[in-house]
Amino acid sequence: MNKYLDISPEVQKALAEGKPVVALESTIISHGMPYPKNVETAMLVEKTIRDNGAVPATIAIIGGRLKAGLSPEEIEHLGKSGRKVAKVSRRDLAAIVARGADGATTVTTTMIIAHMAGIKVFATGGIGGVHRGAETTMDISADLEELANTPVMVVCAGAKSILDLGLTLEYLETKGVPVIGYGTDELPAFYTRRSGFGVDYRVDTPAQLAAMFKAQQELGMKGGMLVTNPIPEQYAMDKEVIDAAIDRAVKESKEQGIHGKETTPFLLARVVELTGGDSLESNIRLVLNNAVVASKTAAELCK
Ligand code: PSU
Ligand code: MN
Repeated sequence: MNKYLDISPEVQKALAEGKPVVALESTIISHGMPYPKNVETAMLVEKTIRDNGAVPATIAIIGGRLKAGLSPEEIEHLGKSGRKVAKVSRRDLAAIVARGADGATTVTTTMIIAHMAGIKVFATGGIGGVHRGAETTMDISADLEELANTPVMVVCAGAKSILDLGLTLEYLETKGVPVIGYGTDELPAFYTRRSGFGVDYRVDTPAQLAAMFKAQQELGMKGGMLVTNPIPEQYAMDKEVIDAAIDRAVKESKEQGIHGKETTPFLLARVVELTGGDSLESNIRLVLNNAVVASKTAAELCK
């Protein structure tokens, strides 16, 4: 095992016994939602995974140690610290470890640590992607490169239209990342079930997802797989309302010169403020929905 990695006893036991484990990220806790809803949600996601027969492994960096499986106290600490905690992507990992600091893992670093620990399935809300205006800013999330290189299945609800969804799909195609629609032919747009863009393949059961992932692994291909699972109809937002909030948040971020790693957390927080918390409720519901699909798929992979 990697000398910087600590796997919690519960997760270690499940892995040793060949039981299903689902990885969870921590940037969604610290930078993706406000306190205390973020902590409540993180705990509820863990419970949902347990209720569906798998073991949750929330991933973060605590005191320079890579952690697969957090205690409730560690989750509370990250949630309460919020944006004061370092947001750790691939380029930040060595610095945070060497300094013995705390860090919240993005999709990228959660995939890296999950893979180190031997966890194959990861549930979250939304991934990073190609930002609007990337043709001049070159703001493209490292999440896309990680999906190209690290063999972990990421179950999300598509991507927020803070991103350019069309360019994000083009980038994933170039990098050889399969984009799967779970029960849909269309890429979901996080708060809404439809984006107007098609996915590469549609699957309708966890067994089919597991079969595809297994084939990819056994073919010796190095990358991951992106599963996009639409938000349940009853929690989806009104397209005009959410689009208006996102457009305004993107405009403000440009006016204020927000750039680099601050862009995504700024946009996430601003969208919640502008929609008076309605988007937060949708966000929570879709994460829980993804946790169910990830748990069932992890169980299929263990068969
Ligand atoms: N998009 C969301 N919610 C999130 C994130 C993105 O809808 O919480 C977080 C994830 O941790 C993701 C990261 O990996 O932001 C991407 O950041 P960046 O765009 O700076 O790569
Ligand atoms: Mn970026």
